[in-house]
Order: sequence, then structure tokens, then C-alpha cells
Amino acid sequence: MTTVSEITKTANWPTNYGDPAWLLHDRFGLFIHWGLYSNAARHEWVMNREKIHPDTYNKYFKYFDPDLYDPKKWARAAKDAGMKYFVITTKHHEGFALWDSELTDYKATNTPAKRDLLLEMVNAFREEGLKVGFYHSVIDWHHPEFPVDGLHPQRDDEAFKANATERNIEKYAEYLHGQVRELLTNYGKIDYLWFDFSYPERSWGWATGKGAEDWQSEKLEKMILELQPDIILNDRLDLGRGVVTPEQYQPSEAVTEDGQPVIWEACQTLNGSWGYDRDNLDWKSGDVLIKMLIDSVSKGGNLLLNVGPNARGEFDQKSLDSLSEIGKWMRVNSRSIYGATNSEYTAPLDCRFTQKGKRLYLHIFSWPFRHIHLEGLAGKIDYTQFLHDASEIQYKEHDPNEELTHISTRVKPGTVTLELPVQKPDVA
Ligand code: FHN
Repeated sequence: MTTVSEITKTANWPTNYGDPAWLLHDRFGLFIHWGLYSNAARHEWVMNREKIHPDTYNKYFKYFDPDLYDPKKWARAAKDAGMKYFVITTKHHEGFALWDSELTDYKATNTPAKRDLLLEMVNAFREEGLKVGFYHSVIDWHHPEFPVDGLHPQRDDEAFKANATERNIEKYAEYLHGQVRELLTNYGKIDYLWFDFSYPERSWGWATGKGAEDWQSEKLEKMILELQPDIILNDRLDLGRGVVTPEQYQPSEAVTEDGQPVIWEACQTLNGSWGYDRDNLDWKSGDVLIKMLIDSVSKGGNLLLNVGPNARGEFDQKSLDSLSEIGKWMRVNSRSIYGATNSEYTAPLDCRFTQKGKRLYLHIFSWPFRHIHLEGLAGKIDYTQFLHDASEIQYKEHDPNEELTHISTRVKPGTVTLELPVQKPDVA
């Protein structure tokens, strides 16, 4: 089992970063992608994918009016799903600010919304006891100094590019730092800062990607830690440190090249789109989402699961149904998630182990299971308790004096979790 102190002694976690213990305990957070793209209702990269000219895209600004927005409902849905923190897109690549920034007119208070959408959200989630995370895009396709590089929506617009040749990335970096300062000064204690994203190693079209030098990441990180000394950061400022945030999680990303454990958090969508995508049919089932959460924790990581609210300011019904299904599972199984991590034992085929001290949790991923052999655990487990609703499961009681080497179960399809108190003294 990887412990917090093992991780915080590594180069991946600088001594001046906040204590990550809460993140490692909470394990499960809500990602929210909400912006003008929600008005387009077809993915947050719509401006890029369709190479929409800013003048055309402006209609999403002009008519952005989330009249049904009630962040208390969002916070309650997240809490009921068992989520312990949230990360909101304060600004995504489109450059639109959800808060009342003094550094731009491209902000929520200048739309028909006429309100600081971020302030209400932070207050609502804090009231439900969730920790506060801010996502902030280092990329900004609206700012007049952000270079038209190979990723920019207007990368093939010769007239636009011709007028954009004098752009100054240093002036943009000053703006970037200024907005981060606003966010870390005016909204109370921020627990987690989630930047997105650097692409230094890739050259896009006629321009090279951008990284720490462009964002002035060292200077930015220093300012952040002065403003919010307890904050934790993710690893997308191209500094090679912080919470490792893979999107398509691979086990290799749970450790650094030299095998040091890292804090890592898989971020995942409900349907393949981060921003609201009305016609998207690619929805993951509740069982798959639960398995993603278990799988992440069984490998010592977190899951940051995303909802893209629509332009009226609501979580759509499919998103609410997904969160509700996870919440039903978490109601009876959350103790196998909160504070748990990877186990030193090898889980049986098509199962996962999460472990918390002497409590081992066996997650049965497929059905029907007749005999689940617990390799290496014979004689070390003297009791089995199903955390799942017992009324749905029968299982053959084993003789307490007999060494428990396997469990015979008859369970309904779906993920079942057992608690196997590992009581024998010789088990670590
Ligand atoms: O381009 C973004 C994308 O829209 C989304 O915000 C994800 C979330 O991790 N991050 C970037 C892609 O890696």
C-alpha cells in the first residue's frame, strides 16, 4: 500500500506544495466543464473543430443566459454521488471567464447572465462540505496576445493570421498570471488548482507547442503558493510535478520513471465529451463508472468524473441518472473507497482489491462467480462481510475455524464488494 508520506518525499511532490492527504482520502471528485461552448451544445472544442471565427462564435456570448442555474442543486447531486471535491472550469480554451474578472470584458457578468457564476458555485459546494478546485486553461483562443499556433481555431485563416503576427506571449503570460491571482485572492481558500494543458513536445502545424517557458510556470507556481500556501496543483504547467492527471489512465502513470509513487488522478467523461454535447450517444453505464472508480483506487489513484452542464445552467437528466447510480453504490460501499488505496495482495481474476489498513475489500467485477480463490490470503482472513445490500446476495457461510481460501458466492450481475477484515497479526 502506498502511503502519503511515501509520496510526499518524492521529487514529484515539492515540500512547499500543500498536504495532499485530503485528496488521497477523498478519492472521488466532480469535474465540471461549463462555458460558452455549452451554448453550442456540441463539445467544448467546437470552436476549434469547426474553426468558428470569433465574430461568429460571439453569438454564444451574446445569448449566454443560464436562467435555470442553481449551483445548490449541482452541489447536492455531487454530494449524493459520494463526491468529496469538485473542479470547475473557471476559464476553458475559449477564454471566457465564469467570474467577474477585472482583466477582461469576456466574462459572465457581461452576458445576459449578469452574475458572477463562480462565486455562487464556490459558496454552494462549500456549504455541502466539498473541497474547492479551480480548473484554469493556460490556452486562450480569445486573448489578443495569444499566438495563433497550430492548435488555434484560426490556424488556417490566412487573413486572421496576417493580422495576428505581432502577438506577444509575454503579455499573454502577464494576463494569465493576473487572472490566476484574482481567482486565488477573491474566492476564499482554494484547495486544488488544475491547469490545462501544456504541449511542449509536439509541434502543431507551423508552430511548436507551448510549455513552462511560455506560461512562465516557475514564476506562476511561486505566486500561487504565496497566495494559497496549502493549495495542491496538478502537473500540467509543464514543471514535471504535482498531481499526475492522465486522461486515459495507464498503470505506468502511477509511478515516476524511476519507480517513485506519485499522486495521480484519472479524469473521465460520462460520454466522451467534457462540455455539454446534446446529441452524444456514447454514455458509459453506471456499472462501468463504478468500476472506473474502483479500478482507480485499486491502483492508488483518484477519479475526477466530469459533468458538462447545459447553457440553461442544469445537469441534464442522463448526467443526474449517472451520478445517482454511483451514489446508490457509494451509500453502502464508500468505506472501500474513502481512505483506501492499492493493496499489496494480488486480486483474483476480474476482481480488484482496495485496502485500508487491515481492511481488505474485494470488488467482484463480473458474474457469475462460483469460487473466488484468494491467493496468498489463506489463513489470514477470518470473516467476510458483504458491503453490498445483503438482501441481494446469498453466500455459503464458511466454517470460522476453516482457513478461508475461497468464497462461494451467488450474486446478481454488477459489481459486488466484500469486506475482508485481515485480522491475523502477521498481515501488514
Ligand atoms: O483540451 C482539454 C479538454 O477540452 C478537457 O478540458 C480535458 C480535461 O482533462 N483537458 C484538455 C485535453 O487534455
